[in-house]
Amino acid sequence: MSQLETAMGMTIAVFDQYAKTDGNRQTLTKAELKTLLEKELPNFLSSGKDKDAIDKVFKNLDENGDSQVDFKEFVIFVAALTCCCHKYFEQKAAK
Ligand SMILES: [Ca+2]
Repeated sequence: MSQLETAMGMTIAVFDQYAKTDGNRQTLTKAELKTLLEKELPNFLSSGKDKDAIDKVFKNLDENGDSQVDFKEFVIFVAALTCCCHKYFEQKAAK
């Protein structure tokens, strides 16, 4: 597999790993999203054990308002974060 294919596969694997923890295996509940963020993106929630932060992220991600984050909603989040990282490294390189 190419690097990009590997990255795509890993994104799917991470989502699956947390989505299958409870209930619907195709979607993330707020609790599942919280665990995923804590374990996989520890720097993203550096501000906290702050419960509001999770609530806000979850609300933003759950675009169709069904209290579940599906794969499409998750991928949009990962893509947005990746854009932020890209921007960050571009700015760093420019200095
Ligand atoms: Ca949803």
